[in-house]
Amino acid sequence: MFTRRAALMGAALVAAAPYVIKPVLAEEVMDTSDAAPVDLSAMPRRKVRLLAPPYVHEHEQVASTGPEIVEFEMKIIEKELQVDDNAWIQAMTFNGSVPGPMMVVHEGDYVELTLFNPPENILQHNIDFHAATGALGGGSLTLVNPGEKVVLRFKATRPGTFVYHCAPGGPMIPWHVVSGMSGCIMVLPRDGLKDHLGAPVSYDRIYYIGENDFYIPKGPDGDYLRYADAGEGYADMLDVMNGLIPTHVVFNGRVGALTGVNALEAAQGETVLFVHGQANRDTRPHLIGGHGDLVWETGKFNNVPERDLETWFIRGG
Ligand SMILES: [Cu+2]
Repeated sequence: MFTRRAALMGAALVAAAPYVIKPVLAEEVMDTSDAAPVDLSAMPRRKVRLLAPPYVHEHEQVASTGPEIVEFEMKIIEKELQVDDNAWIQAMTFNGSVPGPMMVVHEGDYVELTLFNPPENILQHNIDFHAATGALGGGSLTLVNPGEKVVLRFKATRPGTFVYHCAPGGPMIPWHVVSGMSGCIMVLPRDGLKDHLGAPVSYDRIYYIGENDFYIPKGPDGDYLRYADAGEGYADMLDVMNGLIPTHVVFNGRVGALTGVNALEAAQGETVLFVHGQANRDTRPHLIGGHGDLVWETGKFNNVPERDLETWFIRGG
């Protein structure tokens, strides 16, 4: 039987096809096929339960052990989310939140992610880790249809904060990203963070701010449109996306996600680490009545942090 779901998946495949089947150039995918196999059987394993942003799962800042295999699980959830009082989006999410949950490991650890695309979804998805080297960041190894599950393992070799996002090919990539499918992984140096002089620094709290740009179509009366599922809104959203002007730019998926009763809290005198990511567009956060004491503006901990900043520039991931 040719179901509506099959039709939608077909449409997605056709749209992506010219890009997916295109022969992949040598410089695009690192060929590791003749690399010596690594025996990981003796390496300790640790399971981590992810938290919805702005919260971040418990973690050590200075690693007390040698490298480990850190196991994560994420479920892809397609669902309608309210972005503002009068605006909704058929979101595609890692674990149900926009952005997806933040992961923390240490340099030298292996990240082992089980990614599940449940059967009630209608689209193919995958994950591309900017922290990983080779195989399109895992994107070429993790494409899963509804009802499929995949396990990806990579070694975190570079310290810093990195975007991950869904990248199922061609026009599907920006569509899935601006529908909510991005998140962040932080790879800490094993001996923790250092200030501008190389002295150890630590934080009392950590918050993850994921910034999103949405492109929500309007009807003839000027009201934002709602759709039965992501596939139904695809063509209309593509029109708005092609104009390159978002209808909404929000922190953590919706207007008010980090203000009022949702405001981020800290006690006076505490040191707070903000990890601020944007998968798609550049952004320039500015603290009012405060300063960035230490700012790794590029998000990479091998670089010396800047000091006393008022405004800083975050490159689209
Ligand atoms: Cu996706």
